[in-house]
Amino acid sequence: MGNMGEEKVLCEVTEKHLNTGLRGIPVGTCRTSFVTPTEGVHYCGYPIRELVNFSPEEIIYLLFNKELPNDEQSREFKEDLSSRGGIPSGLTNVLKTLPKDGHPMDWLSVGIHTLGMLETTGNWKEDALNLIARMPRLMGLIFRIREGRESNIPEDDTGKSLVQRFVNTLEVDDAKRDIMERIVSTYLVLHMDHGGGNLSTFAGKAIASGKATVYSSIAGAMNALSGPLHGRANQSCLEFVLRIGTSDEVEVENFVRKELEEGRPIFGFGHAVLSVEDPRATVQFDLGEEICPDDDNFKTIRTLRKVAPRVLGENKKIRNPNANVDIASGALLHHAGLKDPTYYTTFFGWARVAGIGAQIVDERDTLRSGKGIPIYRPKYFAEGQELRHIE
Ligand code: NMX
Ligand code: MLT
Repeated sequence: MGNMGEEKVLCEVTEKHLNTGLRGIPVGTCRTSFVTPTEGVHYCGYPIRELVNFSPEEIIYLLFNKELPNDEQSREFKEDLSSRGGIPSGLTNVLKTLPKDGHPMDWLSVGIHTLGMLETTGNWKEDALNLIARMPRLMGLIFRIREGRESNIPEDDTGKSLVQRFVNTLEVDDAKRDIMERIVSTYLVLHMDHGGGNLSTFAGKAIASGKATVYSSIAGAMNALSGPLHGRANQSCLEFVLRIGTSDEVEVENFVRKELEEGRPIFGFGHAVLSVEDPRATVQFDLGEEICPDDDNFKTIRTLRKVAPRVLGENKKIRNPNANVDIASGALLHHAGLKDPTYYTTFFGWARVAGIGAQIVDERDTLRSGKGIPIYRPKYFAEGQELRHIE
């Protein structure tokens, strides 16, 4: 980093940076989280490892207020979310018209859009918090209605925690309830935010910069998250694990090599920023060792964690051959009784609504001394145009 007059030069942008998906190009500042290549994500300065035992509500408070709540703040915030939890009528009727074989991420995006059409206040923070409070019911309704379990859906008790409200709407066997609540709660905390530049967050903030509503911006962000190289890697990873069907090292290695030969990515490995195993993957492996060490899928991912980095490491162009956040979440959700992998990315989306919502509020209401970031407009050259220095 050098100096140019008073201003710091953060990065020399050269021809080589063009058409690389803005990889590493500084764009702005993020108040909710940052990611380091070796320690992963930090929410408001706290490394993720230190936050895993907090409730999703406490982490949402952190992302919006930039400090962890004390007991009283935590209680008040939970009450505030409860008061916002009621879903405006009309959502269920729209969900009932959607194609049952449509992907759950498309249902999620349509569901968020529908909530926005039914009620938008136009206040960035109010809308973000309202959406966060309504996500558990939306998630539960997506499962119930898409699976054709439309009748006798229990009322939503908004006085319960966010995770309990989702589990209540699903109607889970008592025997599976505690484990599902624990796994979903940890999942939400780990996935809520990941710096400002990940694709879905960036896309959501870009849409909001044109002053589209929070709902439209986050519905767009969900579409970005639905790609298999981004959030949908968790679905693809568990599908892949089910196809492997063994924890034998030789068989797993053969499987990984064959996937690569056939030009398919090894889902759950690699990252645009990290250079080591993602601490969020490490946390999920630790959880799996505690609650389901003998689960068949968990045994397969334990072997994958050992074998895939070695095989991927043979290809020097892969910057990080280690496990990412998506390696273990599917095996844990499956163990919790959520057996259909096509739903897994909706949990990622549910969690990320908090981080994206908080970042949109920061970009619209706080940054640039409260004026907000102007409409996003990066520079492109025409193909064949002479490349020149831009003042
Ligand atoms: N399997 C196969 N090839 C890979 C992998 C992988 N896991 N990771 C990287 N590569 C390839 C990549 O496609 C690229 O190939 P090419 O030069 O032919 O375009 C090359 O290695 C260099 O890529 P990197 O610079 O290491 O990574 P990049 O920043 O481009 O991509 C990911 C990052 C995450 C998209 C990539 O590692 C990947 O596709 N991983 C598998 C999918 C996945 O698990 N995604 C989830 C990421 C986290 N999230 O939830 O968003
Ligand atoms: C993640 O959670 O790992 C991401 O959203 C991907 C990224 O940070 O690029």
